[in-house]
Amino acid sequence: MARTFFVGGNWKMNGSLESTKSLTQTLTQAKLDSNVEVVVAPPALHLLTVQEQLKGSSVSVSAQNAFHKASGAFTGEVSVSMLKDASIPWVILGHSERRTLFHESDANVAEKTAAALAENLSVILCIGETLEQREANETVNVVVRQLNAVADQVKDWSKIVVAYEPVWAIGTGKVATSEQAQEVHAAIRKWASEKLGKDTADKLRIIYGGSVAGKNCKELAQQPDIDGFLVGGASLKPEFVDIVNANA
Ligand code: G2H
Repeated sequence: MARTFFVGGNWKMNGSLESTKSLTQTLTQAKLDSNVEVVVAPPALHLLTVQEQLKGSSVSVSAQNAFHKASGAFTGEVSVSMLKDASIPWVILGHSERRTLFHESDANVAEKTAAALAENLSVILCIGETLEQREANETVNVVVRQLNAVADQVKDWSKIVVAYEPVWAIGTGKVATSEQAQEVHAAIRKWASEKLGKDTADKLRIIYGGSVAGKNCKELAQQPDIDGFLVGGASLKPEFVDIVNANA
């Protein structure tokens, strides 16, 4: 089953209108592997500007988070309905920074995922274990728990890309080895096969995130169950183009 390779750039809370313009210029001028689906996630304030700057290119945009209610008294939030209204096609949900710094539970993430899919958005669903959990041999249990919470509320996974991001590898420069990543990706696909069916599991894109860089992307990309990357720090640099072209 050929799955389209997917590379997301998660810009997190970085950039100005000026720096964002030069980043999008780099992307529109670069020769990107046409077999790769590329999505960048600027901060909410920059979404529409970046979308406009990328118009006509093959790169699409994603929000980094969204709230599940359509509208109302939720100061500071942006809803999935607002993303749909603004034609933003993707949203990242459950990033570990949201889970830890903003106390989003598995149930919150599941609720948001269901709401985003109901608005026909595509979702980059982030899961992953902490170092403590890995050292306690809990990695697979943790990711399965995070996935089961979503599976309780979502039956159709065709618009979900699962991003496995071990928390200990995020922004630390400590990338998982390709064997470590492949092992967890294979476990996620096994879970998907048992829980959602073989067809869904075969089609499900499972991408890796956590200190992905130009120097480590090629080896990771060769693993059979790694279908792309979610890139943080390196997505703010021209190096992102090399990561998109990891298989070229
Ligand atoms: C993990 C990743 C992007 P970085 O958060 O989602 O960030 O590549 O900086 O580790």
